[in-house]
Amino acid sequence: MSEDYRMMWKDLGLDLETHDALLAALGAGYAQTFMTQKDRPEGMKYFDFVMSEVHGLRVKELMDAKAAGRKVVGSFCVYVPEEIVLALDGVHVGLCAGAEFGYAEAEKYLPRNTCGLIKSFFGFSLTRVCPYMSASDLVVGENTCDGKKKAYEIFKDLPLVNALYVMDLPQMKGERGRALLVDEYTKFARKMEELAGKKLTVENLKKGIARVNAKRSAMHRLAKLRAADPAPISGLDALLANQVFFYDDPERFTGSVNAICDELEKRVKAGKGVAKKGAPRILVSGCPMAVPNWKIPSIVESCGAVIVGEESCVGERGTRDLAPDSGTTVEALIAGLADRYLKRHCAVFTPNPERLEDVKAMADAYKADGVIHYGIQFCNPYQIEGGAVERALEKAKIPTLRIDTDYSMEDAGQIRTRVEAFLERIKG
Ligand code: BJ8
Repeated sequence: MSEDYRMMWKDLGLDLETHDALLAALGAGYAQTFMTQKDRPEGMKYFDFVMSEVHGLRVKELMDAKAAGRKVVGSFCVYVPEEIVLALDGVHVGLCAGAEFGYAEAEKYLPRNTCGLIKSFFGFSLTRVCPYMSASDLVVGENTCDGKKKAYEIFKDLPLVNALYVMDLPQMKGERGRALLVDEYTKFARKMEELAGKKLTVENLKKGIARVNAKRSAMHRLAKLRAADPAPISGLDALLANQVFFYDDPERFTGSVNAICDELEKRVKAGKGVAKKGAPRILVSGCPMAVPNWKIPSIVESCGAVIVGEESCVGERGTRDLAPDSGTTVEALIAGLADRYLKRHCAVFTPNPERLEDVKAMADAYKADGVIHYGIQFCNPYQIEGGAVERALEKAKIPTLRIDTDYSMEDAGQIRTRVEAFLERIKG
């Protein structure tokens, strides 16, 4: 990394020594997990570059945007409408952290039995290693699970971010839930207008919607190509694209994913893939996997299976459905956004039968031989819902394996044994 980046990190208040250790671990983990894969699409080189510059060039771009008067908004949940941020010329970045880092610091504020995702975002912030968090003019939290709700209460009193805004979210999806979401998105729009010093209009909101929809359309194209047997891209690489979705410049990301899809279309036509035709095909469903959480896909694919879809917020739950853009007023467009987002069937909702329907539909569309339900340890919503999902899928004759785990590699051997046995069961 260049000296300019070090200056930038210093200016952002990062702890350079700890940050060096994080980057070294991230680089080594990436090389071992991704660069050892065979027959990767050429287009993945772009994502290799993005990852090699994840705390460098992209952060520099954020700093340049800030210097030009644009606002950077960081968030933790796919319910935060990126469209509104982009409409007001802001830059939106995902903040979730997927590594066991700074846990000792985090546990000074949170109980040990807090989910890894929450502990990780505390750990990254407290040890001052997340440039995205430091660069954000506004960090947006949301009332989803109890863990996040309570964590934001503590977080807001720590001098770690420039400003924290917490959005309320419904827990039920009926008319009242919709009304609450419309109201919250309207309030968020006012907050963003105040921050950006700009007015939300039909024109700029439609542009924001179009930019995010274009990213999603590219991801839909990628998802469909994964239905081919042999699968033209590994689950690891597809997960990486889903992860970079949250960080990258929208237009550059859309162009890069479409370029990969052009390449994959040729592969599919030629009958080429990353795994042998007939290799066990797995759908992963459950908690989001934030960078650098590659543990489960890396184990599953090293056992000879291929992951063909992710029913996850870092995956199809997050990217499915385009936002409607036919409204002729700002209010109508915001209501359209609420309708689109209410179809993210997160386990924090009750009841949540639509999520199970999504899992079954995806298993069918991507010709999955089995489902792995992934729960982050101590995540009540997904771990509890996981039992019901497993029972329903098994009843529908879809073999299912439930894995609840944290970010450490301590149980990797045990998980591998369970995955191998599951694949044997699938093969019959
Ligand atoms: S819409 S999945 S991004 S809340 S893993 S912190 S639920 S205890 S991440 Fe999520 Fe939005 Fe839902 Fe998606 Fe809590 Fe569970 Fe931890 Fe979680």
